[in-house]
Amino acid sequence: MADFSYELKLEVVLVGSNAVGKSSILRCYKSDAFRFDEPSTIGVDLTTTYLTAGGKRYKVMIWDTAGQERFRAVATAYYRRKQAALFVYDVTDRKTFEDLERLWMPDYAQHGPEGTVKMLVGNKADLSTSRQVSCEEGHNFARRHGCLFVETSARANTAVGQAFEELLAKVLDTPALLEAAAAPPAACEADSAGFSLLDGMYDKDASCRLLAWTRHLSCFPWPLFLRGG
Ligand SMILES: Nc1nc2c(ncn2[C@@H]2O[C@H](COP(=O)(O)OP(=O)(O)OP(=O)(O)O)[C@@H](O)[C@H]2O)c(=O)[nH]1
Ligand SMILES: [Mg+2]
Repeated sequence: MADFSYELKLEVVLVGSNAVGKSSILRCYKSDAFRFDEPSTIGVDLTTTYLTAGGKRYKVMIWDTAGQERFRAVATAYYRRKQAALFVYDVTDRKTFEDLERLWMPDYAQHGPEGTVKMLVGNKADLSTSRQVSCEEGHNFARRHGCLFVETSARANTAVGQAFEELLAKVLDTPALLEAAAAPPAACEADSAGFSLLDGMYDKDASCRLLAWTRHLSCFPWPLFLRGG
């Protein structure tokens, strides 16, 4: 039987513009086959994994947010209480690189916790002939924003495992983050973060997606909508 026990829960979020490959990176990390027709994420998806380090067992929840502009506000609700964030761009699309500095990083600075371990991820490195952002530009950006940096290819399975390993190793090496992870959320924060009280139900991705949407639908002004208001 699967062992769902753990001593500490760590949370990671994937952030970035539409179609940069966030879901594909996660699919690759889970060793699922690459999809050329990966569906665009609606709202948010959750993947849960477990890791053992230093004799402790950790539950790692990885939140895959939607990059479409219409879901930007939804994404920000998932920045709270995260120990690590992956900021993903597509090396063949300069706008997605610029959007990180223009949109996603300011959003995270506003809604995410301080001290998060951040990693800049330049994905689609397999498409070398269409590259618009050089590796050096990625390095400089990461240095400016205090991020780790890696270029990946979800399609060719290049450096994806390494990215998560490096990110989580840095979290485990940061006592302040582990202390914050162990602290219970404040009552109002648990409510606004959405799921802290329903933790036991996270182990099935589908049920999580349903819960995520139930939560957002419950915030939607249904009476106005039904009346056409
Ligand atoms: N060549 C190549 N294509 C990729 C790679 N990663 C993702 N793709 C393709 O890029 C497209 C978008 O990938 P997704 O994983 O859905 O992107 P996303 O960032 O999750 O997009 P949203 O959910 O809409 O925010 C899909 O057609 C993938 O097949 C990669 O490393 N190389
Ligand atoms: Mg996606």
